[in-house]
Amino acid sequence: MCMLCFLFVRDAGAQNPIIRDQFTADPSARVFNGEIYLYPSHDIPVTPGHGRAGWFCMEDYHVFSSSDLTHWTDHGVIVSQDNVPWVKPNSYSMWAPDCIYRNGKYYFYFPAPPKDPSYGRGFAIGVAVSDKPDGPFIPQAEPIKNVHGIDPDILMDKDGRIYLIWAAGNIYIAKLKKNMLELGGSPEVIQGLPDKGLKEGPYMFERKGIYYLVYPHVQDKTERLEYAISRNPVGPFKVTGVIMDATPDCWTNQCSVIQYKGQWYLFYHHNDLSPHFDKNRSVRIDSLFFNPDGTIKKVIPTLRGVGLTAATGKIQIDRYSLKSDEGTSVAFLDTAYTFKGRKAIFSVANAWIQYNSVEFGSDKLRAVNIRARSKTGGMIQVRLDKPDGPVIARVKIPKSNEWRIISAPLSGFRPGKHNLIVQMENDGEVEIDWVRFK
Ligand code: FUB
Repeated sequence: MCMLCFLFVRDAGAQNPIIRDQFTADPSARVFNGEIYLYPSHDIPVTPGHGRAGWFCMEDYHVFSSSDLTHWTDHGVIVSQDNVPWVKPNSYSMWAPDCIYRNGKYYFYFPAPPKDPSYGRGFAIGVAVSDKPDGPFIPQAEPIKNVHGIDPDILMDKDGRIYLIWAAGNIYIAKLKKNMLELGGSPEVIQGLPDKGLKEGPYMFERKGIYYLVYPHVQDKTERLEYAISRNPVGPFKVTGVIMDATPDCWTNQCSVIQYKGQWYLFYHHNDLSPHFDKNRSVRIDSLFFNPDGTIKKVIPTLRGVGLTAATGKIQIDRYSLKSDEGTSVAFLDTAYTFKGRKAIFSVANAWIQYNSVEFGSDKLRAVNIRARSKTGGMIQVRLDKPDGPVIARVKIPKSNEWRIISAPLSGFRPGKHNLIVQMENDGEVEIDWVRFK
């Protein structure tokens, strides 16, 4: 992969998953200069001679940024297995990274297998340094000494101490020197975490004097996101709850937690765009809430995700907030190329889908466009706010095997933020790719 840095602004809409043109996993989100920077792992499909079939295949890292959780800019590749002197060539194991700012520089930490056995077996952790959060990052010639493991995370404590936290069976913590490149103390196992079941992917943050350590843990068959708390970053910690339940579809999960413009968010991953292979994953975001006593409310994963969706953008109603009990389903537009996205399918009269938080703005919108196809023909109602809310358009979808963009006038314009409801009026079948207002 060349190191060419390209900027690419993704289509509007913060539905889950948030990046829909490539696989992304293990999200480390950070707020730098008022913007969110996302440093995920980058899963790629295995091809002959590139990676090991049935396993993770990861050759580089991209960084993404957003100021509204809705529009994501891909700044391109920042570090690749080909430009780090100590990484074993063709190991395709650039696993979960993190990035942190200190004194005018951005430090990007990443695990990879070293080519020189003197650095140890398995994984080492290296650093790449940049003047800007989106690079260019210059990798150090050698990995950090005395660190063997994966999934680095950095905690900048309020007292100026800096900690490197990582996974190697247990979760380890060690002080970092102010140069951010060397350990300033011995690694110690964080005490108080579960003895049994794999733990990895640590991420620590502080809120109101409580240190929260969130980590994936295999309590049963696949990873769930748990958290433990302490008054001291080096512990001991107390396991306090589950942030997100395990799912049978995706063996791994990993997360980071940030506060942005007053709201807390959980970044995590799932295999949304690769339902049959869980090592091609995609980053999601959902809101996270604390109880008054500082405990974290369990996050129920949503398709809708977070942020506002512009009414004038393509609204992917298959990422719904709510739907009727019967008569709707979701499928890939093209199962051979899942990055094309999904469609919503309506199959009985009155079936509906609700997509929350659409911003209609203040400039009068006059029409709605729907990209649809129907083997029976059908009438679609567009409503606002709730399933029995006001109908603002009726759109006749003609019988056709071809996808078409069909337009209908709006009977009324309501400015501001609304939930959007799309409802089938009659029996039959209508497939909808997106809805957009003009
Ligand atoms: O993405 C590769 C590995 O899978 C990560 O480093 C682990 O935390 C797990 O998500």
